[in-house]
Amino acid sequence: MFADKSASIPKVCYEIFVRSFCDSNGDGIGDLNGIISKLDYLADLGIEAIWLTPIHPSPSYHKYDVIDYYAIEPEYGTLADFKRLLASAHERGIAVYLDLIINHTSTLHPWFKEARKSKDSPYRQFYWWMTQDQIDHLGISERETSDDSQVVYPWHENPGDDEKYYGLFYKGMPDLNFHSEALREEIAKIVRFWLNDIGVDGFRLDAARHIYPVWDSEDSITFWQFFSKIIGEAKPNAFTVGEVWADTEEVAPYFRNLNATFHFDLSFALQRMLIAQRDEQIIDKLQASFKLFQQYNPLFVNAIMLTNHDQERIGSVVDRNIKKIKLAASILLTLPGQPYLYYGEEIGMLGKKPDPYIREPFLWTDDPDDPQLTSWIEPEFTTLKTVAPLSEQTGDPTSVFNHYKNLIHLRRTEPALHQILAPNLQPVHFHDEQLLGYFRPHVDRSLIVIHNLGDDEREFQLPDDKSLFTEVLFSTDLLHETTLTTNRLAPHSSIILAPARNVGPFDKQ
Ligand SMILES: [Ca+2]
Ligand SMILES: [Ca+2]
Repeated sequence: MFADKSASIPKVCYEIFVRSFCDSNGDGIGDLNGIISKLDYLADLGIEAIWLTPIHPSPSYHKYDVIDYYAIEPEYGTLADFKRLLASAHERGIAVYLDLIINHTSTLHPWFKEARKSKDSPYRQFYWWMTQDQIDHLGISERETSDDSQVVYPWHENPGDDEKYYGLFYKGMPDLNFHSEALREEIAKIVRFWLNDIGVDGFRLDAARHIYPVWDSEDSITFWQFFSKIIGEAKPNAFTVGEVWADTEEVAPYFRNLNATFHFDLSFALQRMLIAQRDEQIIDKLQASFKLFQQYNPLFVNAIMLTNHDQERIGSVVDRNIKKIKLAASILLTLPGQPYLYYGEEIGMLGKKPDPYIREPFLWTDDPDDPQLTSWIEPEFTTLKTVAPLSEQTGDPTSVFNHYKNLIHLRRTEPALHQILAPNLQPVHFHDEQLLGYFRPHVDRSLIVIHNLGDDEREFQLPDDKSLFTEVLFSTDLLHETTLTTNRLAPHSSIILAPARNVGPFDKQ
C-alpha cells in the first residue's frame, strides 16, 4: 500500500512561518528569497526537510485561506523564486513540504465568488449550502468547539440568498464539499501540478480531520484514501503529514492513508511534564500509541513536536527558563519519530497567544535595523531584550542554539536515536517520578537516556542489566563528561549513555 520510503525519510524537519522568517527585499515581510539565503543555515543545523506555512495568494497574514492554488503570494515572491528555492534546498539534501489547505478556500477564491452568485453556478456544489430550515431540521446550527476551532455558529449568511454556507473556522473560509466529483478532479490537478510540474517533496495537510462535517455520513478518514491514490499515481515517494488535531485514538486511523500525522497528545504531555516537573508515564503511553498506529500502518511515521504555529511557544510555556528550554529539546530529540522544530525554537524564541505573537520575527542578529529582520509585526515576546539573537548564540557553546545543533547531529549519527519506522523504545524506571528514563535499543549500539525534570539534584540507579552503560555520549550536567562517575544528575539536566567500550566478553580479566 505504501512505497518504501525508509531510506529517504527526513530525520529532522523544520516548520517555517514564511512571513516572519527572513526578508530579502526590505519590505519587512519574510519571503522565499529570504528562505533561500538561510538554507545553508538550516543545512548546518542538520535540518533535512522544511514545511512552509501556506505560500499561495491569500488576503490574510497567515494565508490559510487560499485564493489561487497554482500561484505564489506576491508578498512572498514568484513561481520562479519557488523553483529556485526547491532546487537550492535539494542541492543541500533538504526536502520541501507545502502546506496544502483543502478543507476550505478563501471567500475570494474564484470558485466561491462564482458559487455564491447563483444556485445554478457549476461551482455551487464545491461548497456546503443549506436553508435555515434544513439546518434546524438537522440540528446543526451550532457545533461543539474543538481544539482547533472555537467557532460555535458555522453557518454564514450569503446576502440575497436563502441558503447559508458552511465555514467551520470562520466566515471568510467556506468549507469545500468533496461530494463533488468536479472538485475532486480540481484537487487532483493541484496535487499533480505541485508534485510533478514543480517537484515538491510532499505536503503537510491542514485540518485533515475536518474534510467532512460531523453530520455527514462520509468520514474524513476515507477521503484521504482518495487523496493517497492521487499521490500514489503522481509521485509515489512523496511524503504526507496530516494535521489531525485530536486524541491519539482518533488520530490513529488516519495512518491508513497518510505517512505521518502530528502527535498532539505527546506535545501537550511534554508541556505538562515540563511545567509539573514530573513524568506522566510518557514512555508507556508512547508505546501504547505505537501499537495503535501500527494496526493501521506498519510504516507509520510519528511526527513529533514541542509546539507549532498554533500553540504557545515552548520558551514561554516553561517561563523563559533556559535550562528547561534545553531540557525540552533534549527530550524531543531523543524520542523516536520525526521531530518538527518550529522556527526560532532553536534560539529559544518566546510567544503567547493571540496567534500573531506566537509567529514573531526570527532574530538573526543584534542589529535592530538588520535588513533580514521581518517587521510586519511589532513583537511582544521575542525581542533583543528577552532572547539572544542567533549571531550571539552561534559562538557560545552553552547557547540554546548549540544545544539544538549538537542534539540534532547526534540524532542523525546515532542509529538508535533516528529510528523512525518501527520505533524502538522501552521505559527505564527509576521509581522517582522526577526522573524520566528510556532505553533506545539498536543492533549497532543501544542507548539509555535520562532526564531530571525537577529543580533539585537526583540520584539514579541503572538497572542491573544496564550496568555497563557508562560511556557518556551527551550531557548537560557538567559532572558527567566522558565516563559515568557518579549516579547524580543535576536539576533539569539530561544524559545519554552508551555501553562502555572494551568490556566485551573477551576483554574481561
Ligand atoms: Ca520581503
Ligand atoms: Ca470541512
